[in-house]
Parts: sequence; C-alpha cells; structure tokens
Amino acid sequence: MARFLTIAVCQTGPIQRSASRAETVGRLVHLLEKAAAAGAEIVVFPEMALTTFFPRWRIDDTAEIESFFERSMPGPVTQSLYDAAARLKVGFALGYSELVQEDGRTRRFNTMDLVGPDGGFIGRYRKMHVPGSSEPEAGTTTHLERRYFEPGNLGFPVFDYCGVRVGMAICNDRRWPETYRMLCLNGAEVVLLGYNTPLLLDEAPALAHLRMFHNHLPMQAGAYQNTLWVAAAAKAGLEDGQALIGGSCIIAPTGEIAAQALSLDDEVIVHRADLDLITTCRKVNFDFALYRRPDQYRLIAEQV
Ligand code: CDT
Repeated sequence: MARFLTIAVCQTGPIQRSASRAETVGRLVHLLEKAAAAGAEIVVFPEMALTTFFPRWRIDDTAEIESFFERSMPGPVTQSLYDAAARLKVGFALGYSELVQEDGRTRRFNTMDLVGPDGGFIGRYRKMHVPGSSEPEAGTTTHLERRYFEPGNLGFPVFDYCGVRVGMAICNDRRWPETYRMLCLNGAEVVLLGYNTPLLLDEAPALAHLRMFHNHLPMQAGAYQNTLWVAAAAKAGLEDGQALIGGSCIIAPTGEIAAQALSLDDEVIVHRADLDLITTCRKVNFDFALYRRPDQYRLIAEQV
C-alpha cells in the first residue's frame, strides 16, 4: 500500500524580546490550526520557537539567561499548544531552550521535542553542532550559542510517528553531512528541522549573496544522498534588530524543493510526502547494503 505523510512547515516571522510567551504560543496554535485545516498530519516549528534568538546578545545575569529557557515541557504556558495538537490530531516538532537538572547539575541544551497527534511526548533531540563562541569576538557577528548551550548528548535518535520514522535536527546541524547520514543509518524517513540564521555575517561580507544558497544546498544534498524527506522551518524577518533569513522548505529524497515559503512572516507550507519515493531513490543510487563500504571507510593516520 502506498505510504504518504502530509507535512506542514510552520515558519514564524520574528519573535521580539518584548513578546510574552503566551502571545507567542498563541501564534503557534494559530499556525497549527492553519496547518491542520490544510490537511497536515505533522508540523515542524523553528528552532527556539518560543523566544527571540537571544544568543545574539551577551547576557551575564543568570536569572535573565534562564528566563529564555523552559524547565518542563509542556509547562503552564505551552500546555495550550499540546492541547491544540490533541484537539486537531496533529503532532509537532518544537524547538526551545531546555533547562534541566541532569547528572547532579543544571544543564542547558538547544532542544527539539517531537509530540504526537494525541498531544503526548514522543521523543527529544538536543542540538549537536552548537555554533558561534562563548564571548563576543571582534570582527564577527555576535553569536553566543556556546555561552548558553552545551552540545547535545542524545545522539541522532529516530522515533516512530504513526508508522513513519522521524528524526530531528536544529539549525547549524543542517550544514553537516553527519547529521543526515546518522539519521539515515538510524532509519529515518523524515527529518524535521528548525533554524534561526542571520542574513548577514560581519566576518564574511563576500559570502552575503550565498546565504540562501548555503541554506538550501546542504539540506538538498542531505535529502538526496540519504534518501530522506527534509522539512525545515525558519524563524524569519527582522527580529530585535537582526535580519533572519526565511526560505523554509520541504525537500524530497530526489533533492528537489517540493514547497518553499514566500514570505519572512508567519506562513504555513504543506506537502503530501510520498514515502515510497525513498525506496525508489534508494534503488536508483543509494542501496546502502549493496554499495556502501563501511569496512573500508577509515581514517588513515598519516593522511589526517
Ligand atoms: N542557530 C544557528 O545555528 N545558526 C547558525 C548561524 C551561525 S553564525 C555563527 C547557522 O548555521 O545558521
């Protein structure tokens, strides 16, 4: 029997620092309702979808830093999004900043949770590739993710979502081939991804015209080389004075962009993903069992 999954990417426009969590969650519920009305079975929201992208600032006060984090999911304010998922019978992947007591200490991760169509928790991913620095560096765009977040410690897990194998990735992860290859090797059919990407980087003005190309290039290559559907949600537009790129998209295992956002604002794009296309693409080029040579893939010490 043919297998399909109707995927919605819910891009958001900017989420200003002045916006309350309740206001932002209300926006996400509205997007989820739009996605459900368009027939979506699963939705992906951006990285850090509950707040402004605060790593653009150096903050020293712990209470202020922690005000951007969630201590439990769902929490009192985010519960309405989970209730909406259950009411609409549409699950979602949501990026947020996670504060957790683990190994006897407070830890902070850049996290995405997968929630089922009953509003229940399915699984968690913590961003592996944490970019930027922990202190502002002269001549570079201030991007202090490494000040606020530890790299993820959960690997690249893949979860069952209504019979479909779903993995997650967060922003800078999308630029790394390991992300897609690990998710593919773990059995993923669909990768849900959220991002906040500055339009301009002070350190590389000569590359400014390539920002959107370099957004789509690795995701298209990752989808193609690993025979995956990739659905990516941007936080876009002018957020607290910083321009973020949009370009949210749904990419087929052929590497083609099947749907793309047209705005820098709240926007829903939907595509009915043919999961059998994965098998077709695998047969054509990427039969891993037949052609991959993992026993021969090794680092040769003298050459590295
Ligand atoms: N959020 C995130 O990971 N953004 C990065 C920009 C890093 S600029 C130092 C990205 O790869 O889009």
